[in-house]
Amino acid sequence: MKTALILNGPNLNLLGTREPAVYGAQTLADVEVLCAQACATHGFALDFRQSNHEGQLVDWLHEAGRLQTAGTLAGVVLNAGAYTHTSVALHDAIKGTGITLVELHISNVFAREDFRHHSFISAAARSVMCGFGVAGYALAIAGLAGMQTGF
Ligand code: CA2
Repeated sequence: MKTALILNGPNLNLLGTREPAVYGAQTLADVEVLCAQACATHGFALDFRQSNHEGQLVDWLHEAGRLQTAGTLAGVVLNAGAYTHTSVALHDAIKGTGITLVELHISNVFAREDFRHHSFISAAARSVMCGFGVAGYALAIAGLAGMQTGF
């Protein structure tokens, strides 16, 4: 069974505690349950993580590269939070490892402030999705499942 690695960046541990109009009322623990259900549906093991630290996310992307080379990783779903809009290091880590990665955002970043319209992740990602609320995590895992059979 391959693993789906779900990585969450800065402040996503606050999900469900503030800004429900933007991010919904569900907590990150709720999102992990939702991801577990989606992984069970698609035959993946789930590895679900969150960090507020850019270097930690870089290290996890490197780990993902090793797992993908070993054939045990289906791919990564990355919600890089605000690092999406600032981090050349995350861009380079994705490019450098060649991992299959879906960039995910809960909100529709293009309907928000201008500074959220540019992503350093998108050009290195296999796929990009935003604006589905936390349901986007399950949709992204379904997307990873489709990629295993080569769509
Ligand atoms: O829409 C998304 O998923 C974002 O990646 C969320 C980031 C934001 O910087 C991106 O532009 C879009 C912010 C995550 C912080 O989430 C919070 C949730 C509740 C309360 C405070 C922060």
